Amino acid sequence: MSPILLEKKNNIAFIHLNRPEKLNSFNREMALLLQKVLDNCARDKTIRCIYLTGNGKAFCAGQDLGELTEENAPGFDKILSEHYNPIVTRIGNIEKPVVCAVNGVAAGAGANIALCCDIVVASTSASFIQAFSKIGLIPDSGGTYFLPRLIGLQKASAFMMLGDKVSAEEAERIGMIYKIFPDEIFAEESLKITITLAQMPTRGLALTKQALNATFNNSLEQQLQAEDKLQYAAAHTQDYKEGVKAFLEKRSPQFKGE
Ligand code: LHQ
Repeated sequence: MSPILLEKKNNIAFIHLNRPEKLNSFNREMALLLQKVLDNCARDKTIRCIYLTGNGKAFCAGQDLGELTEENAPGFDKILSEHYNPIVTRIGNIEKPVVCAVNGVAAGAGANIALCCDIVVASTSASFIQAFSKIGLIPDSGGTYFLPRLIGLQKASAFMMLGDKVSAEEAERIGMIYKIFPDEIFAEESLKITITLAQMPTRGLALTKQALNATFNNSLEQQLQAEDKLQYAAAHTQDYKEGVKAFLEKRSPQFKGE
């Protein structure tokens, strides 16, 4: 079985991490394949939203620790630069929303890949673990960038140093993730969000993402200028024209993602 499954349906790309017996932990093959699949989704104009989740009981347990001791194991000179960093960069740059549906435990790089997605939802039984400290490593895959920005430095430091298991409920309460849903309705509810996004003005959402990506590195003045430029681009999309026309005609808009 392929470690990454890709299915495209109704303008949505469903990406499943698929090494359930290893809690979907990443080996080199899976990390490289995820990059290819993200590139494929980036190029495919019919895809207007990406849904990332895990098969089985876990979302992702981070690096496959077994792989590290194998003969010809990828070294530390390669693991971040060739595996995780390109995944995080791709998710940030892809011009469509990425919904991460955390269906179970998300540990190590698995937790931080979830947190770099645009909208993160979790099932009530899911959890987030900055597992790195337990094995003498530092948090990676953008964790030291995203987590303090999401929940503040104090809680991020504690979670990262102690390696606490953070319940989905707590993650939602402190703003680490968007929403949680009970396990029984998690698939259905997370899909609803994805379907909504796939029918929205895709270019506008991509430009929103661009503005948000820039915000933490900008002064207010720089961010206002960025909004000005991006709004100009949004105002020249077909979907903007359709949105205003539909409003004035008192009907639902039919966005095409253009
Ligand atoms: C696993 C794993 C796993 C292999 C569960 N690997 N088999 C960057 C730079 C360079 C190198 C290193 O990595 C990184 C990035 C990172 O991600 S570092 C952090 C790596 N991840 C971890 O340290 C987490 C390790 N896993 C765990 O702590 C637990 O498995 C969690 C808390 C995720 C889940 O606990 P349980 O639900 O109790 O499941 P389990 O521990 O019983 O695991 C089930 C199976 O999955 C088990 O195999 P077995 O054959 O005994 O059934 C585990 O060995 C296997 N597994 N994580 N990362």
